[in-house]
Amino acid sequence: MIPYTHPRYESLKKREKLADGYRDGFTVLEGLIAHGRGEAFNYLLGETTVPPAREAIKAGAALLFLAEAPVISVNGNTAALCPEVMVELSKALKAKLEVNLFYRNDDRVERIKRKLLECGADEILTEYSADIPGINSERRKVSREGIYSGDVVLVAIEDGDRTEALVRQGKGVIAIDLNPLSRTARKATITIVDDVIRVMPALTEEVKHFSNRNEAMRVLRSYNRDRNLQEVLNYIIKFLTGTLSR
Ligand code: PTJ
Repeated sequence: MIPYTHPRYESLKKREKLADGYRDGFTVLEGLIAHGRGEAFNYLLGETTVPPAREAIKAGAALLFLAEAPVISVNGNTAALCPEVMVELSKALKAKLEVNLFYRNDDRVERIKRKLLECGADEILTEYSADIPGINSERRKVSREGIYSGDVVLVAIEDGDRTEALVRQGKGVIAIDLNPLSRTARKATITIVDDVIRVMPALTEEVKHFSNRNEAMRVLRSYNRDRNLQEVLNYIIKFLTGTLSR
């Protein structure tokens, strides 16, 4: 039991969710290591949503709002960390939810699907009858009704291969990744450098605010991925400069 008053309460709660996710059979051990890398970058960002991430969230919401067939890809880490809000976002957008795993096996897919259904999802795509060309991992297998035919895909805590392959297929990819230097971050159409736990509720709120296409297109036009990533790096440098004198 972690006391509310613990100075690192939020961070410890996230670890607890992932450890529970592992015990419940959603999350893989490798996912716990990936979380550790994310924690390090989160620390360097001051464990907050920095202004360029806020701008990227708006741009991501705009692209999702404009999409004709948006898809939210769920893996073992996101199923443990924020299943409820992924379902909420899918409902706000009428987006498909697809379980897509790097370390795929039927048991994990089934458990994650059940979790999302318990959180109120109506349908979860788990039939993998199509392949995304150019990927060698299990992630190449996707649902024909979901990622294969979708025009915009939201991915979080993702390896770079699939992001690149999806972009090559002409899809818009919105990636949530705390590492601004990762291949995913540098290849996605829109990259949100922030913790998925903070991003998902903010993204859902932003999506709900859009009411017309012109406004969404204006937000998209003003977003530039590389400039945004550089601004995030500038925040990290600023955070580090003078840290010891704070
Ligand atoms: O559940 P599976 O089988 O699909 O496997 C998922 C993992 C996470 C094991 C797989 O996608 C993986 O190995 O990912 P990588 O290549 O380690 O990349 C994960 C990226 O996500 C890293 O750049 C981390 O910094 C970042 N990350 C980790 N935790 C978070 C995060 N980004 C946002 N929010 C987080 N909470």
